[in-house]
Amino acid sequence: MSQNNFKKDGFILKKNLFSEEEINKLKKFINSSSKKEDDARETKTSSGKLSITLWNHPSDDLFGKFSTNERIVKPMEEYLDDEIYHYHSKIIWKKPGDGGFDWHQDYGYWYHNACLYPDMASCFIMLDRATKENGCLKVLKGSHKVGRIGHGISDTPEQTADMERIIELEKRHKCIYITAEPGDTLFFHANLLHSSEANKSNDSRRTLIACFNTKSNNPYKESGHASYSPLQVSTYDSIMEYK
Ligand SMILES: O=C(O)CCC(=O)C(=O)O
Repeated sequence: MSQNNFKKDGFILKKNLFSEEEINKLKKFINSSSKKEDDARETKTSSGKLSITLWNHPSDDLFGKFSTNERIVKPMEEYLDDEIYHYHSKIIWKKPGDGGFDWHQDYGYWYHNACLYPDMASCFIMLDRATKENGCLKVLKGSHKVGRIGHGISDTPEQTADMERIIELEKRHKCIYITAEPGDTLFFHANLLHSSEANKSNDSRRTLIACFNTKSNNPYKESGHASYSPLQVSTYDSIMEYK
């Protein structure tokens, strides 16, 4: 059933995939022992500045226990119908006043990384509550079916898809605001059109995004993100067991 929804809509929101306790543990880890925020790079979109930290291989720490967790890997392999591997992970820090992302498909730029097929997807793990006010993700339901549409040639998530087509697609595909609680996790297809608005609230809206490629879609040459290597899947309990 859920595989059908992923195929039909291009996304699935799984409520409480991670518990409050697990998310609080990750937030504590971020505040006390992780260097991830120091590694953030700043970028600009049409609605403002943003900071992003990105890494290609699953980190050998608490982040890795999330991004390679069986709760993510099993359904993702079912949706993409292949063995998957970790393509990269990123944190969007989205601080108060930060901008949003313009409409794009992730395969819009992953295409430039020598991946021949759009057999790729992301998992958007909410670390904070996501609301309209703080710039939650918006998706055009079912828009992954259009295939890849034109984007710029730079390999960044900030570039905008062809606006003439977005305007037409907005008339045909329902725009869904993914409002969610910490621990809720959105699985979405690499061709699903998505964007977000600026954070107009007083709190950060952080997300950990784990991105996956399929083994059979291994980049045909060295490219910006990871090539295939077998995924070391973390167990369900590995987050709470992590010391
Ligand atoms: O965090 C957001 O607001 C959107 C992130 C996004 O669209 C992306 O990383 O591709």
